[in-house]
Amino acid sequence: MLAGLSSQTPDKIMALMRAYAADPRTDKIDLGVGVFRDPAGRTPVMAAVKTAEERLWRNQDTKTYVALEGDPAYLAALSGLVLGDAVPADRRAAIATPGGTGAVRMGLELARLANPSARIFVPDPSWPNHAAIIGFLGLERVDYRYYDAQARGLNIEGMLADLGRAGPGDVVLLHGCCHNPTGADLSAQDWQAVAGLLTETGAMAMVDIAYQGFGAGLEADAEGLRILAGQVPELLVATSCSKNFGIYRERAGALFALAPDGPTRDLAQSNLTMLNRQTYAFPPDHGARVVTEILTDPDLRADWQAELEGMRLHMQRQRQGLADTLRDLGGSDRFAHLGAQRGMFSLLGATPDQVERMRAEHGVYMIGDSRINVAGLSPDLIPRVAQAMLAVGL
Ligand code: PLP
Ligand code: TYF
Repeated sequence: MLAGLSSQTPDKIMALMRAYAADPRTDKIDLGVGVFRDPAGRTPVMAAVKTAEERLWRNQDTKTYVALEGDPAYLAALSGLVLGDAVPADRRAAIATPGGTGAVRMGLELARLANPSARIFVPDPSWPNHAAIIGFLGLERVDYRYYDAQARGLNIEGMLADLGRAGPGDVVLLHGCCHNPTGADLSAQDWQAVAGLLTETGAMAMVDIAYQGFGAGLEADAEGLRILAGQVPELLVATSCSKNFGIYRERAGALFALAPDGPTRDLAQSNLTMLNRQTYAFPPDHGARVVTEILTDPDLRADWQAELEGMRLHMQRQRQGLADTLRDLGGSDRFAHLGAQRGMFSLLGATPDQVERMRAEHGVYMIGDSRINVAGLSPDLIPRVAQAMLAVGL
């Protein structure tokens, strides 16, 4: 029976991680997978997470099941972090999910239940797992213009024109902040325009926010989705604690469904709870409990926020450092976008052949579309990366 399976395309980002690990060169540079790295190249456990885990170890006296939708305290705390007071609590349905990927999957499952012929509008480009999950669920994907490779920035006119074709029963997928892979985000004004358009067309947005706190700050990064939440009748929000709490492997995330009224909220909640039950029954709890402990203890929360802010500023400095070095070495400002963009990722604008040469000849690893993870940079590495870029003709 198993021989009847067809073979699957591997995850490109994971394949690159393996290639990097297998490369014997000691001076190789990893700008691939999106995990934070400190200046020493490590992905440390955040201090507040260690403290929360210590408290849990000491105080937790049972590991019995919690609830199909996840721990209500976790969902309340996380919903406050992400949504603020943009929408009254009685319009929010929520489930805890295994990471942000689980949240994206459940959001799309919910959309499919509501309308099996929903079209999902996806930015071009986007995180590859978006298209993969949409395809796996048998939903129709429509790519919308997002990034202007020539201008190295957002193509807001093209985006709005394409999104104008989405209607009731369709879903518009948006990155909440720190767009993966381009680093090009919407301004508050752009979010207003999108909110106006969605109100006009009746399409529902689904905001995937996996990097809150990595862009312009915890509150600023949530501004766009809160603008939407305050204006549109319905909204899905898929959130992840992997990056901003550094608990990648613990799989903590959540899906929020904002409904226009109480009865629709209850309907959405019962469907979300059912989806959790059908898929894995109870979502993972350890990471969620760590997050709750941090968010609900003012001292621990302040400690976490300070460390997160340090990570954000570190990434920002690496971006600016690379942009400045390229300007000094290359004599032009064509890489200024690297300093101006936000979050972990930017596109260098290299061809696949140039990406391959940077790997083969210079030991610099990045995704094939020339996406770099700026957290993989450090002041020591920046000159080498810049020289490699110029050496392959960028
Ligand atoms: N959405 C985007 C755009 C991402 O880049 C990621 C990856 O980090 C996720 C969602 C979800 O990540 P995780 O499932 O590890 O929480
Ligand atoms: O884009 C990234 O690098 C992160 C991590 O299947 C990731 O989002 C990569 C691949 C994957 C899941 C997460």
